[in-house]
Amino acid sequence: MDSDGSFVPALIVVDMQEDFCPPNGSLAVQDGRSIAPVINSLLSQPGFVARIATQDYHPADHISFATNHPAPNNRPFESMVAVQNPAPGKSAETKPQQLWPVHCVADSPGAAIIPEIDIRRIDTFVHKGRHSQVEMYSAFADAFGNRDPAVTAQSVNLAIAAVLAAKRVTDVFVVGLAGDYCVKCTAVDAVKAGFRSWVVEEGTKCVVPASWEKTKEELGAAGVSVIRADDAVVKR
Ligand code: VGL
Ligand code: ZN
Repeated sequence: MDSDGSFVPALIVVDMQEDFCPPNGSLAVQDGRSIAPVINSLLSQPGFVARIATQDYHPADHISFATNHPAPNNRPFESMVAVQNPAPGKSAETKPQQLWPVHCVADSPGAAIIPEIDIRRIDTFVHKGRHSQVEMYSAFADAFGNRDPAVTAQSVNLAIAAVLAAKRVTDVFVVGLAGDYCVKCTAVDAVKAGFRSWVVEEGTKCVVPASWEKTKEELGAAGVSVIRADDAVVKR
């Protein structure tokens, strides 16, 4: 409840895309496809005033692709230090960058939302990570904390926080892939943007499955509540 007692929930379905799902995804999260029924059940709940789906949507020259860096510092799943320049008029900075296999290239089959997700219920699609020179795990801001859609290049014309604010959202429920990256960063940034933030435990899977316990601690420390699907029934 808000200070004025209001509870206006939105659902954010993060990156339920082919490249994050077995069997063929280039960055497949173990059992990633298996959470679709939980997500569809949440999508069918009448209480949400917004149902947003995010898609990782990278250009082919994205900084996170291991193949875009010279050897020897170009091994997928390892970190390197990259010079990054997120915004016009800003000077470049060095920043650690975790490298990934090529994934979710804009308009490629791997960037598509998996057919198991009932996208007819989605009202807003947010494409993130479109700037080649900066990572963007969170749907709210890039790795430099930049929220300007002109830089983060979201497909919708409004920043996600503005979409939520326009609908007077107070509470954001986050599910999808991956729990230890884009779900975590999106849920944490929702708190920073002024929303109550909830992650539904059965609605996410991690790149590193064993990291979920640590991720839950990080979410809790950031003010995000991790709940079970049975407790995420939203009635208005
Ligand atoms: C993600 C790694 C790289 C995610 C996106 O959606 O969690 N993970 N890009
Ligand atoms: Zn990515």
